[in-house]
Amino acid sequence: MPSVAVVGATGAVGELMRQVLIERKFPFKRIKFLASPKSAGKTLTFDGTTYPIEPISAEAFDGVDLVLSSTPASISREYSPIAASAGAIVVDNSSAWRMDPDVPLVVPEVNADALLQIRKGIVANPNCSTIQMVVALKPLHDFAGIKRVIVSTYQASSGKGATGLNDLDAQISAIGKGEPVPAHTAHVARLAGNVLAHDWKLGEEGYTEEEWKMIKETRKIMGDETIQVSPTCVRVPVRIGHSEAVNVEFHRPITVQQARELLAKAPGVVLLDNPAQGEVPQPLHCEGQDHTYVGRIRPDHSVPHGLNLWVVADNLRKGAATNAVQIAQELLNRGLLGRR
Ligand code: 2RA
Repeated sequence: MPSVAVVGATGAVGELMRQVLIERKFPFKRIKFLASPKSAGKTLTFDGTTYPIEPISAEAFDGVDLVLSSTPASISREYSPIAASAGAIVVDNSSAWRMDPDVPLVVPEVNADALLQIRKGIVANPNCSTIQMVVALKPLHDFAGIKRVIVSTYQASSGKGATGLNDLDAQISAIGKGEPVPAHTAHVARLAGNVLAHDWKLGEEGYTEEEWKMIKETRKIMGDETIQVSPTCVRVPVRIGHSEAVNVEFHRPITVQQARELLAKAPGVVLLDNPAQGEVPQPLHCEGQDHTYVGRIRPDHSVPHGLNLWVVADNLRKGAATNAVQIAQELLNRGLLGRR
């Protein structure tokens, strides 16, 4: 059984990774929890046992086989190579390594075999908005070949961690009491009663960095650089759960019924597609769940072979913590831990 270290153990995703490890009864011989100096020195309870929170340091990775890391990219760039050189495989939630050609970018339901190409001892966990989309796209791509994806996202405030969540709660509470809305801290502008199409750092050609992630990560995970992706990412006043309107153009014919049948049996997908009965995926359905919910499947007659989908998932679980633990389970099942 592996020796495990959870880095960033006290953050929103780190806390959920701890919870998912327990839920999935992930086996380990030892476990330790590392965090920034701000949290180090405190304790936390994991599965009924109290553990010290240790400061991140090179020595902390001695003897560790698996690192589950959720830290800012800068911290990951510094420490993930140190952990890997100590013999661990690092599953990293940050954006630091995702586009590195020597680092697999993995969604287990889509490209688990990429784990056979770990050349730096690091595996990258994709961006939450990408993960849920490729889980839904994978069965359809295998059947009809995807030519182009146009996606509009409706992303929850928790995408900015606990600060994003607390920000929105405070703004909504103030509005409810008729009090002045507190200044935002996590967002570029007030979110309550608003939507923000500029809530991320601006990248090239007027696209945000979030949108560039969806373009580049989708191609890497799907293993097809010909897939065209045209995203618009928007922050909405939702606490947990990203929603996405996904328009897909295929190379080959695919009917709505065929898509429904493929998605109904696809790994990681729950088909919820009966709008007449009000059965449409909603963030409230998905909070605390690990599946990707797909519904509102419609033909798109504006192109020869097109479909529209509505895709919703818990951005903190399947979008981050659960996907990371699923990668760890794949590493364990493939005998890839403890061999470096
Ligand atoms: C967001 N996907 O939602 C980004 C990072 N979690 O803000």
